[in-house]
Amino acid sequence: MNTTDLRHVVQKAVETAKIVDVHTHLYPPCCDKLLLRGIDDLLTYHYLTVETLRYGEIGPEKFFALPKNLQADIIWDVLFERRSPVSESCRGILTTLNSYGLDPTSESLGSIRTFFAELSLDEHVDLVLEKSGVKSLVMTNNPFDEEEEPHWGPGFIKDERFRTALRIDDMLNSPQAALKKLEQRGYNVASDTGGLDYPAMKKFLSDCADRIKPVYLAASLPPDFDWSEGSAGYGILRDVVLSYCEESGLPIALMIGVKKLINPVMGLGGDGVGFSPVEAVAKLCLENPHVKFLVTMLARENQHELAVTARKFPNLMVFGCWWFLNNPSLVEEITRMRMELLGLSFIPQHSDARVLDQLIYKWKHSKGIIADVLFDKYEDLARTGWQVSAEDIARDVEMLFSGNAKEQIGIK
Ligand code: HDL
Ligand code: ZN
Repeated sequence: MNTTDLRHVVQKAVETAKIVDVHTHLYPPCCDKLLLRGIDDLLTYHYLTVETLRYGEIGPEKFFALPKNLQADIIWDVLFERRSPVSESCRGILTTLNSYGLDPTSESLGSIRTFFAELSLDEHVDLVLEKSGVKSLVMTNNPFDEEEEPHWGPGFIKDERFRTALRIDDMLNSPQAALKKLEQRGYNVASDTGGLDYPAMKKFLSDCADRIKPVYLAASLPPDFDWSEGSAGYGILRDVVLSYCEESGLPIALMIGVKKLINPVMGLGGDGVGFSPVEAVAKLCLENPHVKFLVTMLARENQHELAVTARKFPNLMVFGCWWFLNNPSLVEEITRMRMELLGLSFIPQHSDARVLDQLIYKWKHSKGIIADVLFDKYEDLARTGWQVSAEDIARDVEMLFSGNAKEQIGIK
């Protein structure tokens, strides 16, 4: 296959690849308003609010006190009208509007709002999943989320496109507060010896799993997570969570390196990033050989050691370019490095989408980069005399965008 044909075949295969998105913050249509969608939710995404507030034209307190549509007006004015929208989050909005045939240089925010208002929730979900190529996605389902948990009925899991993940940050990062909530729900978590009643806590996990049928358990962990005896949440992670994962066969997704609320006034946008000891991941994988770990780390400086560690542990699947890493320059650097170290045995991306429409741009942007990396790797192979066929390319692309994920989380 010559270079021109190779590039065309790779681009086509990636463009048409169906996606299993292993980490999002979306909700199924039955959750109605919980599922964020449309231009005002897109513009007030916390990535864009903090970028707007950097210009200091309005203070955070005053800004967040405004209704969502006025916040969106300000964001549009500051980041798009009076400056070129060169950041990745801004470009994402434009990619998304463009995919709907909307031209923000000629249409007003008002007419864009009208376009979205005319989409019913179900139409909108179908349209975005079709445009983005996402065949199924995994949500973030926190049993302690008072808004979401009441939706946890049979209707919550009937839409096969929306799979669940049991998010247990609270149990690991603020165990005392979580235990109080468990007691309020009738779980007697304090054993009579004054310690913690791990079986009662495991029962809580299994009761939650019975309700939402998660494909994995998940937790985001601080940079100082080090899996050492006596560290916060160590006992619960070892004797409740990992023991439950081993018994149930459910993987655990660990998302490591977030410094929660380094600037609280920014709300969801107030989190930072920190370098984290990858050795903790290696120890976890070594001491729990029968547990499947899906791991992503937030610091750019952690990526190489994480990929090297994954070479040592078949029960470690590295996934995504998370959050502050989901920018073209870093997605390219990280994907190249992972493919050179891990071949095709990693999950290159997840969207982390919080707003339905974001699936369109987050995947379009990532697919473009992953296609370029793959093309270069095939070119490198061709220089050794190894020719890939169109079938080879289709097979490799399917692994990267859905096959590896399906195998890890046990979906068809
Ligand atoms: O903890 C997480 O799942 C993170 O992805 C946070 O939700 C973060 O605020 C985010 O939206 N990242 O993109
Ligand atoms: Zn997330």
